[in-house]
Amino acid sequence: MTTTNREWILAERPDGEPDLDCFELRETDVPAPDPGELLVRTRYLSVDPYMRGRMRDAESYAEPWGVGDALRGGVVAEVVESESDAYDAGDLVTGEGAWSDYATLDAADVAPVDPSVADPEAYLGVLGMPGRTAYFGLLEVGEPKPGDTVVVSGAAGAVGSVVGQIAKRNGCRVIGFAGTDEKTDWLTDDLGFDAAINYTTTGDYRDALDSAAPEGVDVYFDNVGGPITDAVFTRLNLDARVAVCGQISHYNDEEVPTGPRKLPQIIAPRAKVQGLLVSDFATRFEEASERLGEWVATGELEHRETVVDGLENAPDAFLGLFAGDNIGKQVVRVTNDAAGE
Ligand code: NAP
Ligand code: FER
Repeated sequence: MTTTNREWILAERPDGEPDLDCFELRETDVPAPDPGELLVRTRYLSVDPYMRGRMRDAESYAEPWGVGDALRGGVVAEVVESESDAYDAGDLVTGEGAWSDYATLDAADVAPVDPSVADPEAYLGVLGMPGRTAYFGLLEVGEPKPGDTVVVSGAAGAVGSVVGQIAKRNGCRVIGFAGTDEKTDWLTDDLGFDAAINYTTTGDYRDALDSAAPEGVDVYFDNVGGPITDAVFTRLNLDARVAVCGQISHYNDEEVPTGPRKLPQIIAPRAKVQGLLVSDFATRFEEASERLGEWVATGELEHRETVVDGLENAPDAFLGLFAGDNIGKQVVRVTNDAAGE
């Protein structure tokens, strides 16, 4: 086995939109596992919108990365050396790793990957953090009822594509906003959405909603914020629920944009607007994994991953999230090979 490792570090904090100058790839030694740890070789790593928050020097739900720190995130990896009874060399696991070829992970903090359920990269998407976010965010915060109209923004992404499909399972009418025709076609033709709105080619989102959701909106699952959210707020029904999952359109803002606020729109419908963090549901992750795994294994829940090849391209894959380059979950394939090959 090679003794050289590569890892991405935060080279500088972005001001507004991040670029490649924020990242630096450095060579290090392959780390040695302590008792209870696993030395793993990364197969796939996850790039996620919340990592933009970690680049900022401000407390939030995710701890900020320090300049010079190794970048961390979800991985699917192969155990190369085990200092734990729980896993053997050759096992595939998923957990919080790094943007690196090799890492040591605490065996207690990883979960097994079963390639008979789905391809390993799905454990970073539908069977990972984004899938769990969709599951709990929609069911526990959105509280969809049969016959409800559910609108999802960021609908063709990792979270949104799962939200829409679970809403359909629950007997709802589902409308998605996404940024390309390829994405909106995927939503309606393959995932069963009742309608999808390409927000980059649609002039008036409120008119588009009147056609797609003539009975108004009962549940809004918001991944993006901005003008899409402004429009949906004008079409909320009595007792609507708004699950605020993400606001990616604002993640590169240095200041909160000012302007006419849309909160008056929630008074008459007595809408409930609630933020959510997937980690709040940690005690129920097993339930979500079981159900999502079942639906994926039976083909009832479709999923897609956009794969960028090579650790060296991880920053590009991350930046692509803000340009809408991904359909489904964006992952980076670090290697396809079994360790030792
Ligand atoms: P994703 O949707 O797979 O990827 C991001 C997508 O956002 C892009 O593909 C792009 O698609 C869209 N986008 C980017 N800039 C936009 C803009 N200015 N306006 C509208 N759409 C824009 O990412 P994800 O992992 O599934 O995450 C989705 C959201 O959920 C993010 O806001 C994330 O922070 C949030 N999230 C929250 C939690 C939680 O616990 N609260 C957990 C996971 C994720 P288009 O082509 O459609 O623009
Ligand atoms: C978590 C809570 C929230 C987490 C990720 C998020 C990786 C993501 C939030 C976002 O994307 O906005 O515990 O773990």
